[in-house]
Amino acid sequence: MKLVTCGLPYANGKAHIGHLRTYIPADVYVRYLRMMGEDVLFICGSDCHGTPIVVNAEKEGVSPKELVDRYHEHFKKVFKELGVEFDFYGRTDAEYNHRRTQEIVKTLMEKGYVYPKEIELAYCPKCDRFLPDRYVEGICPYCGAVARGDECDQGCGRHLEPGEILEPKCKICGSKAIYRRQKHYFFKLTAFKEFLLDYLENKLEGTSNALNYAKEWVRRELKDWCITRNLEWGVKFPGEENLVVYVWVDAPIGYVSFTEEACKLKGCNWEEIWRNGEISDIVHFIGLDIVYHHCIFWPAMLKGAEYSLPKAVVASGMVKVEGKTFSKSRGYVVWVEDDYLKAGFDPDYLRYYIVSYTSHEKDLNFSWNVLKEKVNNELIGTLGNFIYRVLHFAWKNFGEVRMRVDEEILEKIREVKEKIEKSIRAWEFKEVCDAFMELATFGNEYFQYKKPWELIKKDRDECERVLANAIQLVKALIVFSYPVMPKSMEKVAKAMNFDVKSAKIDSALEVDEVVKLEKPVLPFKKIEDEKVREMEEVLMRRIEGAEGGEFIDVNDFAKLDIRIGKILKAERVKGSKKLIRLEVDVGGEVRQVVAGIAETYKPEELVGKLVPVLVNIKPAKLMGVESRGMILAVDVDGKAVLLEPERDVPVGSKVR
Ligand code: B3M
Ligand code: ZN
Repeated sequence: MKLVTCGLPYANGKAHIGHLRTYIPADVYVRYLRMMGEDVLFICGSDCHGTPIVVNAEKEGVSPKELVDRYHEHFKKVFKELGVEFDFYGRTDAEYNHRRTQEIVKTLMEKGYVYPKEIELAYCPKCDRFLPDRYVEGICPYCGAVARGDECDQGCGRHLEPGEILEPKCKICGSKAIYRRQKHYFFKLTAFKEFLLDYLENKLEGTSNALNYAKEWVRRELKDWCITRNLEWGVKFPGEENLVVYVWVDAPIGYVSFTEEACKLKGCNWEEIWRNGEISDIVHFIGLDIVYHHCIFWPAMLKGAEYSLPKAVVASGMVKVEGKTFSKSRGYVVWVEDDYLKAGFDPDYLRYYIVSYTSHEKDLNFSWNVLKEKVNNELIGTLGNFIYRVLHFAWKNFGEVRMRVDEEILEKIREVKEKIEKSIRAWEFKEVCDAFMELATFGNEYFQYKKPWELIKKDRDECERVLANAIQLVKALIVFSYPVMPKSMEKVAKAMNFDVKSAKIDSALEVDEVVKLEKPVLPFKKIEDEKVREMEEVLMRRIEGAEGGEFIDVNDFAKLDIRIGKILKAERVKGSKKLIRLEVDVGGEVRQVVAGIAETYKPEELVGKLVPVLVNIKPAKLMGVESRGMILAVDVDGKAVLLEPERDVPVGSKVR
């Protein structure tokens, strides 16, 4: 049996188009494999632990469990509506996953792959707590970007170990964090370097994006991996009441425990998959941002605990929305339920869009206008048009058709079938779509060339022969496109009394004696310009709302280093009506600051004044004079009025 898994969505927010880039192609893949006769188990589940969840629950004032329950149900519902059909959709906070995680961690300890070590950890003196992962923000030590505690999400993409992040700040209150020593547990990742190199170079299959990144990382540097965290919510680390395992330990172990549960329901044997020797027929579908975890941590853990290793990791490219990098905070997001399903769009359109837009490894741009074009031109204009025309004409004029099918037609279908099978095995889903669309084009041309509407008046028998060929092409199209658009194809298959649900890919080549027809329905509905505009507006409003900055969070504010400075010296900048050059004591340091206040103040009035200064603004040159700081003032019709503390305060005091 083959196992196909999808990266587990964090149960801490709603499903968006970015998620679907993993789940839809995986579902399509599984459906094709099953049609090709393979026995496949398809599993996924909610990732319920980790700081993303605890932080969000805290923000909302609910317990992590409440938050997780809500989004777990949400994801189940969305997947169902989209036709993503897992055999089992579990959750990592369930008892079965706690049990399997503890077993694997204990095994790794027994085998000497886990050891304790005292380390320096980010700690917030104000909140009086350690700051695991997303509780801390700072600077990536590798590339200098602003990063989260465990990941450089906006810069180089690296996984960061506790203690690595520079200039740590508490995400909750915004204060500067300090480093404090505490005992934690490490997984000896370094012991797996040789194994990983061999596994990645010679054994693991999958998309080249995943494999190349992973090889590069292993070659460059491996560090032992801290696998415990100071949290309450999570799987307890064996023997340590106050520590839980890092979420990236128990999340992938979900793949194992979900398989166990699925096998209980289906009567298969999970050990045949997970404990059957070296490489097992396991395919992980993931997003490009979690390659490190799936190609490095996960195989090393499995190897250490003597579990089987995955055969392939298939990583999708990232998603853009209307040409811009996907970003929830900036508003470039399409929420699956609110924006798509509730607006009445057919789930099959989105399935088709996602698999046909570009190759799986490349970035996918979602645009409402492109959706309209793909649906109206490709699905309706090419595929739907052919299917409907043929079935409608045959139903109206014949009712039933004797299936005398030409060898050339079957040959054409065979060719397309082989192309599809090959592309599926190479995870080239766009090629699959191209192949069946090309067959639809062929069908349209055939129908147009044979003109059955004229033929019927001259030679009814010949007309029926033409229709038999066309109907066989329709059947093949229904079969070939079923895994991508199951609901629509089921609907049209009824008109020719064909049960596509249980069809194999070879059914496309099976010729019935007669086909009885019923009145067909249109497989697809046109998307109107009006609707596109409406959806674009929803998006635009969201982007404006985000960028117009209705709210910034405390962390945005915490980035501003504002201090009270004392003006020691002031003089006009030569040649400027507005600018004054100041020397300001900002506490232990005198800075030269150029301020546009000459229209409201004379230099001599300024000396001795206390003013707020933004000290970490990028240095700039104004009229050739360097300015290292910015005086904050009130803007009255373009003229500056200074701000002063209400009573005397020490120079250098922070403004919050
Ligand atoms: N929950 C989601 C992500 O980082 C994370 C995946 C877990 S897969 C074992 O995309
Ligand atoms: Zn970085």
